[in-house]
Amino acid sequence: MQIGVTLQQYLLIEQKKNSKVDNDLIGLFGDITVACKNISNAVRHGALYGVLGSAGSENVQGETQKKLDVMSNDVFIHSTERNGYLGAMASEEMDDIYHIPDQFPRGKYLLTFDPLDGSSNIDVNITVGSIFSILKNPKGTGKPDTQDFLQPGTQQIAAGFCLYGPSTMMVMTVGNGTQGFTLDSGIGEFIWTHEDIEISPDTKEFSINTSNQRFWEDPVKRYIQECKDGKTGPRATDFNMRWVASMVAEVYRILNRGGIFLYPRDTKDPSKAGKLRLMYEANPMSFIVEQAGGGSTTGYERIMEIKPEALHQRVAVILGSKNEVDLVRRYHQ
Ligand code: AHM
Ligand code: MG
Repeated sequence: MQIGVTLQQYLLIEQKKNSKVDNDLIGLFGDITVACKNISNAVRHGALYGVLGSAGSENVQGETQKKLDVMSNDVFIHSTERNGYLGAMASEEMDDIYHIPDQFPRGKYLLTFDPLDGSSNIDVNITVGSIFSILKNPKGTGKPDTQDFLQPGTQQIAAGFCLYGPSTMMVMTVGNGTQGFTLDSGIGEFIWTHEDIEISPDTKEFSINTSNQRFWEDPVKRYIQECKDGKTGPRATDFNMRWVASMVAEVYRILNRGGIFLYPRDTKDPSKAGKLRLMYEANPMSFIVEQAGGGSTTGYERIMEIKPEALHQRVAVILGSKNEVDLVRRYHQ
């Protein structure tokens, strides 16, 4: 039997060479994994735990919340609020930032998260996940406000996502490569199974919701059309297409076998710059993808360099294999 390296042990190894990895960050990761293990357990039991279906409420973005959206949000809060690592948190499912209650110590980190990404897939038993991003509170352990969260993605201390698929996996980065851990439910630990993941720079696989095609901008229309034209088109090669409608699943696939994922700007709702949210979807995923050697852009600018203006700001997302992302970026110029 081989004894694996746990996520906590990986962080202790990393701490010796990476000054950003302090004991509070390691503690915070411990709390986040508690949240993810609980959500994983609920997702796996589905109807048996009565967690499927709608919660009958809407979030700040006007989206109908699933029971598991609401439950996962509560699990994240209760798993991470008490140990003095966080100053406040923000989530897709909460209108405003959540302050650490007075009975708990306040820490120096800020957490943003999407507690259950891809939640339209819950009831049909398709992979979903949780996404998170860790920032430093510019006020130290002082009481943060919303402004303190509005930092560009380049300021992230760490980011990760947990995938509730055929196996439960945590993929994360502390700015020194992208690492993958598989949950061994027998011992309740995430074990380091995927070391320094690298995204191949080239790909023949794209991911986009083509039902929105008529709303896309010309550079994206051109890129996708050329992929679809295949061998007889300007790319002179056949492409494959995948769309799971769970960003976590698409990004994990891209980390493993390359690919490009696009949820571009469209004119469906001119008031929105895209569908995905900058602070707890696009930024953490961009950090993970860039640390694995991939690219991430809106088409016009590097996602991680955007200075956020609002907590729930939306953004166009084009990420994955570097050479394809660069090509789409060139089409935008
Ligand atoms: P969610 O956070 O409400 O689940 O929305 C984000 C998800 C992404 O995971 C996925 O890429 C996208 O929405 C799918 O959107 P669509 O249903 O338009 O295909
Ligand atoms: Mg989401």
